[in-house]
Amino acid sequence: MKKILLTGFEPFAGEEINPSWEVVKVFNYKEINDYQIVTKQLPTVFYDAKDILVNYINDIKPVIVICFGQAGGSKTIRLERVAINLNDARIPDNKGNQPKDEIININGENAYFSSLPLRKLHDLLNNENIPTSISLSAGSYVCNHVFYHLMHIIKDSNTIGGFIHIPYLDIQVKNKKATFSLDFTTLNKAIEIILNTITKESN
Ligand code: PCA
Repeated sequence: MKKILLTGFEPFAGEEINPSWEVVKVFNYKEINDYQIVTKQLPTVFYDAKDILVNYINDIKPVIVICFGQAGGSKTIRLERVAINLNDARIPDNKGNQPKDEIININGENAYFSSLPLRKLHDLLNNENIPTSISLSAGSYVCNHVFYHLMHIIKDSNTIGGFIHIPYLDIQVKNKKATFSLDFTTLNKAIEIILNTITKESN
């Protein structure tokens, strides 16, 4: 059976959970439209996250890869359009790395575009009243780092992939005043719509 790899990150920046992993992990070994889903957690650590992702892709041989990350404070699910060849961290990662102005891959392109059907996903999710935008920047922290490596690794293959940032989960914002969040059910439904759409398109 064809495989889909979904990844989420471990918590970072003092958070107790990372919504990306909370919502992704429940899909492990589920099947959708004749694809099997495999979920894996990545460390919020530059370089390590890439090495681990490469190993998973080599082992699992997925035809679809979607990496998810937390975008705290975002008011929408952000379908990331472009990964850039830059590490520039505002805060240290979970191992203390804080690269600045660093090229990710001197042999790589300046940027890669997501190969997911972003416009279609955007319209479908918003039609279901799930606030979603197409984002022009995944930042320059660990999420962009992983997104860039992913797109570089799969660029000459039939595998499609991309990156999606999600807002805080409601349980994360209890002590954060006026901070946007989504509940688990909404995010779960969003991922179902995303997977259903992509697997139908790719069949
Ligand atoms: N979000 C961070 C890294 C891990 C995560 O979930 C980011 O946006 O780069």
